[in-house]
Amino acid sequence: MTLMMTLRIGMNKEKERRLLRVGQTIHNELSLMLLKDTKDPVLMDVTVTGVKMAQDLRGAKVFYSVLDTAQKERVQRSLGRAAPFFQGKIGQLLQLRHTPRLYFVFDETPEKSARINEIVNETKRDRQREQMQMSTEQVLAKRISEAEHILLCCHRKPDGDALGSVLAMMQILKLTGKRQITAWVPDEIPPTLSFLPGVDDLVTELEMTDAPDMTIILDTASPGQLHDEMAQRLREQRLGHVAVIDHHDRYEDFGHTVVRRDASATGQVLFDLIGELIWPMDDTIALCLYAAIVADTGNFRFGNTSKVTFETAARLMAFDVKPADVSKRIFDTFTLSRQRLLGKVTDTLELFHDGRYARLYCTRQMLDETGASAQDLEGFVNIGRNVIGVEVAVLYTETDDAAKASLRANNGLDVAAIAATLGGGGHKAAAGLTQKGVSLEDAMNRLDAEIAKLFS
Ligand SMILES: [Mn+2]
Repeated sequence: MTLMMTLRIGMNKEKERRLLRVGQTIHNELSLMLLKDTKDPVLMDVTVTGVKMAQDLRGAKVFYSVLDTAQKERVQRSLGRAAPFFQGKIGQLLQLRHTPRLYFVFDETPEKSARINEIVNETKRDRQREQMQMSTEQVLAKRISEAEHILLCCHRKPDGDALGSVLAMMQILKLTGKRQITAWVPDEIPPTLSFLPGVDDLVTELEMTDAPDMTIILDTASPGQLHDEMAQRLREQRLGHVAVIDHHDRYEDFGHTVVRRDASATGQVLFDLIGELIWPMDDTIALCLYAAIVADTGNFRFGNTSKVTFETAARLMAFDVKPADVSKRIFDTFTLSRQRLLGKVTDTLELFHDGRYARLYCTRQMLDETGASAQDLEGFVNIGRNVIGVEVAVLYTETDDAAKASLRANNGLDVAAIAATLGGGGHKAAAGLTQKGVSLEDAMNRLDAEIAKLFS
């Protein structure tokens, strides 16, 4: 008899523990669902204060409280409507023979009500902790895996890093099985970059109806560097989830998931992400990334060239990458009109502030006369920068409706800060600026005045 009693007590205890366990699980899950899964704002303030299971596990009384007791009846109705949804989810989770029916009961107990705030805060903290456990990179990977239509873009006037990064990303997405990828680059592709694999797949026009789930913006430090159309879509939130992958040290904070790293190129950031997130890699990606890094380090000559840069380059060479070809294409391939323009712009070189500031400019007329394009001006600012004794060099360019300036610095001076005073941006040693609706002369006077402060 004693044995039977013990057994029964033992069984009862086990059953009780089970009831408690199931009740606790329902309590936790409901609390989470109320925070995360309900679209009904009334339910967000609901706190589950306790769950009491029926002996046969077929029913559960869910006690709850609300912060605003005036909402009590509305809440009760909403909970009634949402009950089947909650039950379904809990059924999936518990895998019991019968999914317990949920009965919501308003909890009047005053001391419990007093604890509501505390409980709400605790649950919110738990949730934040859970989200924080996922790194930004993991969030990026998750968003990409969930997205169906992904739009890729970069800054206006794409350079080797911007284009190489867009094309590498496009290939990564293709290899991971993404079907709908739109790589949008409306600019004319410079002849020095037309060798990059995938340029023919770039899209120059966006359909009004193109509504991506996700947009990945590469090599851009601020929405101001985007094409107007893209910037507008960004403002109107028509880009889905916006991810930014970039390496500029001065930037505007934008985008939902932002991977910004101190790296020589966005191509370098992508290379690292490939390793970390186990993204695919092939000859195409390797060539695009190599070109990106070569372009942004000026063929491994700029100050951003590091041990990591060379290590990355070496690892990329395990694929079909020919450094001599890439360098020749990017740095030593010119049209005759570009060479003629080089002569004209060189003629404008003037030095100020005891030879510490070098100024160059290019008018519309020079472009027309030579038949060169504005893209041909790439690197011309170095005509000034490379003169002995020069600390800051600026190349001004006249366009139809604006005057642009490319700024370069030697000796650690910060030209990004100067550019920023007039709405521009970039890196410490290389920055850019566009002054709209301003004549070339006025633009030069304005920026020259800022530069003069450096030398006063
Ligand atoms: Mn870059």
